[in-house]
Amino acid sequence: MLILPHPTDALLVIDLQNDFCPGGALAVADGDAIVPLVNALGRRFDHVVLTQDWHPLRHISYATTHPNKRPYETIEVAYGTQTLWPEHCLQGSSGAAFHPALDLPHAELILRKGFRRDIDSYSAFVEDDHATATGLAGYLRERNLTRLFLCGLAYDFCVRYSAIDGKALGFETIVIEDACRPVNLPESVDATNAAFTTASVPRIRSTDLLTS
Ligand code: VGL
Ligand code: ZN
Repeated sequence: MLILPHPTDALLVIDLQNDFCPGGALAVADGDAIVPLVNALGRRFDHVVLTQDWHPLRHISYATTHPNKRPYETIEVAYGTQTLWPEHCLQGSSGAAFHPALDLPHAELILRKGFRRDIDSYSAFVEDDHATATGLAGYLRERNLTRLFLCGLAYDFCVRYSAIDGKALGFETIVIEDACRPVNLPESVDATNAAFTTASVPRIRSTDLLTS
């Protein structure tokens, strides 16, 4: 399936940050392997938006914030179940910086998320309380960007929730599957694929955009 990018399309590059790459605090296997592909995809789009996971000290998602808790355990918080993570993407840290080989100088917006201490935000659109908007939907609407292609890290967390919310907010939303990598907790990839199917979020290959 060959897809021709349109002037009202945007490529959303989710959290391609050092902490999610090998050697980082919350490393995703082969997270860095997608960088050349994301750079090539970015050149196909007039409009590119980057997201950046951007947590304060003592963030609610850090296991270290909670006594006697370890990474990958879950706790109940005001908005539901929160998975606990190693400290990652601390505001201003080198781990929170974009991968140094990410080369998308024409990116028009860097959207930071997860900066409220008491609310995590996997989604680029709505924080995990399901109520606090990040402003991205308003930005895209004002700019008449109506179709979104998603890539980045991690497939089963921030790409998943960003794509589902984007679709629910009325954007045509497509995930470029081979330009993502998952954290891969038990069942997390299967659950993501099922959620995309239920929400009618198509998964495509990067070659669908890069050939010709
Ligand atoms: C992410 C876990 C914690 C992600 C962010 O970008 O997928 N995952 N914070
Ligand atoms: Zn995070």
